[in-house]
Amino acid sequence: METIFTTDHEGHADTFELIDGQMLPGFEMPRRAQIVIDRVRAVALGPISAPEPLGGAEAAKRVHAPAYVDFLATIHDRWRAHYGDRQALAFTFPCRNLHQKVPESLAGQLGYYAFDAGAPIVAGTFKAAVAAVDTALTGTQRIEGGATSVFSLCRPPGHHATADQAGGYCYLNNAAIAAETFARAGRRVAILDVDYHHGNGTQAIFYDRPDVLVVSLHGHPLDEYPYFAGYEDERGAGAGEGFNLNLPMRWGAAWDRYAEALETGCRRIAAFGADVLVVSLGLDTYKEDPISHFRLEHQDYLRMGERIAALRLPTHFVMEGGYAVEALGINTVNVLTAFQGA
Ligand code: OKP
Ligand code: ZN
Repeated sequence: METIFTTDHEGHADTFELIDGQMLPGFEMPRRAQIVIDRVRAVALGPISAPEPLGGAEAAKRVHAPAYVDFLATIHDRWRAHYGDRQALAFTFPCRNLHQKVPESLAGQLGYYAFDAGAPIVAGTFKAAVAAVDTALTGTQRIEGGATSVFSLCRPPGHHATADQAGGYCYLNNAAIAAETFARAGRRVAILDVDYHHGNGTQAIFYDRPDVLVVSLHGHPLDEYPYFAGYEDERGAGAGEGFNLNLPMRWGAAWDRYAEALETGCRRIAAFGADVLVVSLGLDTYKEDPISHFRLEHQDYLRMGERIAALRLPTHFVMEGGYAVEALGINTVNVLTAFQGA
C-alpha cells in the first residue's frame, strides 16, 4: 500500500489547548505523524510519495464555505499584527437563536468560524492544513487511477471540521474533501469513521445527502466530546435520511463490543452498495490513549484491518486522531498491514 506524506505539517506545532480548565501543551503534535511514517518505513508497508500540488486550498471549497477557507488563510497574519507570533484561539461563540452576522474583529471572526476552543491557529497551521488536503486529494487520485488501497497520512486531522467551523484539532475536513471528490467523479462513496470521537463535521457536511453514506463508531456523546452530536437517532435529513449511521459506545468499550459495532457498520456499507470506501482512521480507541476511554489493544487493530478488507472495496485510509504517541505507529500500521494481507 502506498503512503502519501509530506513534512509540511511540521509548522503546525507548539499549540496549547484547554484541558479541564487549564492551558496545556497540545496532544495533537508533529511527533504523531513522524512516528507513523517511521513505522510505515520499518515494516516496508509500501512506497512513500509526496502529495501532488493539487490546489488544496481551492479544492477544500468543494465542502467548505469559501469565506471560511479565506479566513483560515489570513487569520494568523492579522492576529500576529496585533498580538505577535503566538497562537490564535476562539473563545467567544454566537448565542443560540440569534441572527449571526460575520464580525469584523479578530475575536469575533475566530468565534464565528469555530465551534469550540480546541483548534488553535499558529503561523504554520494553514500551510499544514492545505498540505493535508493535497495529501488526501493525491490519495484519491491514486484510487481513481486503479489502486485498491492508499494511506493518506494527513496532519492535522479533519473529521470535526464542518463546512465553516474549525474545532477539535481540525481545520479542513480531509476525508470529506476526498469523499466529495469521489462523489463528483460519479462514485458511490461510503465513509467509515473509526476515530474514537464522533466525526461531527463529516456528518454535518453530508447530512442531507443520499449519495454519500456516513458511518461513525465513537464514544457516546453522553460521555464524550464533541458532546452535542453522535447520537443513534441522528440518521440524516430530507433526501439524506437513512444515510447517516451513528454507532456510539459508552466508556470502557473493548474489542468484543467494538467488533459488534464494526460489523453493523460494515454491513450497512455493503447494503448501501458503495463502490469506494474512505476510512477516517483514528487510533484513539487504544487503551492507553490519554484523552479517550475505550480499551482496544495492539492486535485488535489487525482484526479491524481484516474486517475492513472483507468489504472488498477500493479503500482510502485518511489519518485522523490517536494521542498515545509512542503506540500510534504500531496501531495505525497494524490496520494497514492486516488490510493488505487479507
Ligand atoms: C480530535 B480527533 C479531552 C478534551 C478533548 C478535543 C479532542 C479532539 C479530538 N478532555 N478535546 O477526533 O482525534
Ligand atoms: Zn479522535
